[in-house]
Amino acid sequence: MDKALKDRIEILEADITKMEVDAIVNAANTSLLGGGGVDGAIHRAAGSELLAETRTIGGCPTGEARFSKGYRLPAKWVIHTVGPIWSGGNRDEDRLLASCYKNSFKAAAEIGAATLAFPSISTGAYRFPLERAVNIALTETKSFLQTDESINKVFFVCFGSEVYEKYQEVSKEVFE
Ligand code: AR6
Repeated sequence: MDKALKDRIEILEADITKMEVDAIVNAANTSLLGGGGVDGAIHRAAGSELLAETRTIGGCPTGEARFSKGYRLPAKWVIHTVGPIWSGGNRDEDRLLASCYKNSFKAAAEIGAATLAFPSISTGAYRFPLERAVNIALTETKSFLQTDESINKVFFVCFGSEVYEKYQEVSKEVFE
């Protein structure tokens, strides 16, 4: 594994709403008005001012990203991205998921976030196959970090041991 690149990623099992980073990424839906899963947890932890701000954004298409402040979260910013709903793999799901990571990194650079935490986008309610999604997440991160110097650390915050172990396994393939 490339030493410098390896030092800029960390995989951990945790609750993303507790992360003390510049920005956390939310796996939102196109309304940006909250929902279940990680989206619900982020809105609860940030407080109602987050919803008040996301109402003014006016939604977000699948594969794109928007950002807001973090309000009561330890994170200063929330980058909201909308992953694709898995529907068999022939509806551009891979490209759209890759695009979520690309656009989240672009947003992080725009707001000057040096530390960033991702959940496992699309792999919960949106049912994207885990290993395939983790491959996309780590491959996109590797290519971004190879060309960027503004982001010091990217955390992959896994909810549950199955997700954690999959990230550990795939990271060995992608970063070696
Ligand atoms: N911290 C980190 N990861 C979490 C947390 C948390 N607090 N809570 C859940 N996860 P999902 P999606 C994990 O369903 O598949 C929402 O209703 C979860 O275990 O949150 O992109 C939105 O509004 C899984 O590994 O997001 C959309 O409608 C991962 O986060 C829809 O769900 C993603 O699961 C988006 O579905």
